[in-house]
Amino acid sequence: MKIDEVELRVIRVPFRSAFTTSFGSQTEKHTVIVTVRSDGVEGYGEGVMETLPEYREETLAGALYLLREALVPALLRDGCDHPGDLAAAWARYRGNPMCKTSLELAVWDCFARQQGVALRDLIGGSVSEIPVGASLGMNPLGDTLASVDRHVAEGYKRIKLKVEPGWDHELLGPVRTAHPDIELTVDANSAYTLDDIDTLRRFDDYGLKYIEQPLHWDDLVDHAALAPLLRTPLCLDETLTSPARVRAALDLQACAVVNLKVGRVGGLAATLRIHELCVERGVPMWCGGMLETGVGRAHNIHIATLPGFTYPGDTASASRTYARDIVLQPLEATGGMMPVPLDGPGIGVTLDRAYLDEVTESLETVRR
Ligand code: OSB
Ligand code: MG
Repeated sequence: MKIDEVELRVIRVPFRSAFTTSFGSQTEKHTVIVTVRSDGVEGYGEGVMETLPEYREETLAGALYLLREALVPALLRDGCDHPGDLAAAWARYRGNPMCKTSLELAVWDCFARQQGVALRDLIGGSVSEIPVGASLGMNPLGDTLASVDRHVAEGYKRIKLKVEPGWDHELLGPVRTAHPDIELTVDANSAYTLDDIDTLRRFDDYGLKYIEQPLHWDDLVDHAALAPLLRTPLCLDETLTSPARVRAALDLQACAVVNLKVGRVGGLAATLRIHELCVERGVPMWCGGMLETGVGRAHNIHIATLPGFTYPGDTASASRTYARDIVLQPLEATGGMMPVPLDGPGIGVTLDRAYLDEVTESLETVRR
């Protein structure tokens, strides 16, 4: 592929309400939408780095710098034979998986659109809908109980509660009492340490499917120490930043479940390698989310059609997060099943250009 131009569009899209986790409260999606243009065909990618490094270390400003200074010029100069080759071509720039992914995904989408195939079909997925759960941010108890009721009634296949020290058993007791049989998980976003072992052990009382990222955001060793002390399986999120990292986590038995976020692991080629590894080892995986707009959400849904994604993921209805999305197709689940957007090739969505212009903070186009 010869890439003619790359557009970096920074957007700020308001959330319907604040999303609060142990690392902070977010009220909008502030990120970059990357567009690549090749032979008259466009493809789109979305960044998942944050404004400030509160989830992992990457930042939007750092990503824009790396895109402008290195990755975009290299792509315009060299093109690529296949989007699966890009991660290796960019390996000389260390880390920065989210930044690389925002550009890599745009090339994958463009490539699929040029071939006239859905991204799902290009990567080997098959299903036309995927099971999804809902991730509930931290809110007062009454609001959370009502939100769990609503999501269960809507058919979501799993409910994930954000927890932190001082806001865990207070929440889990009442939710479990109200819903004895639902598939329930917790996500601590790294809020605990091994000193909290007594609290962590008590998570075993609620029949949780897994506990997501209880300890430090870059840790493997402490999670490996914690895992045998609990009956509930551990799932890693923040720590899993590459195929090598996932292999290390599995070798160390630091987790028994994998949350796959394409941006966090360095792209779709990396995702395919991790998927192969997890299938080979019989490790269940599911597709995580970063409250993406329709571009990132559509990528996630296509990715989650791969056969190894056996647990319900976080790719829930866009309308939970946004009053208006930047794509024209509503990405909405019914009965806990999210249809794969197949309205055309690639990721199967069309940009809502009018709204996109409204939410654009800055726009730059780099040409060959
Ligand atoms: O840890 O999975 C997480 C959102 C932002 C950052 C991190 C996480 C999340 C979520 C929400 O849990 C998932 C979603 O609905 O997209
Ligand atoms: Mg998480």
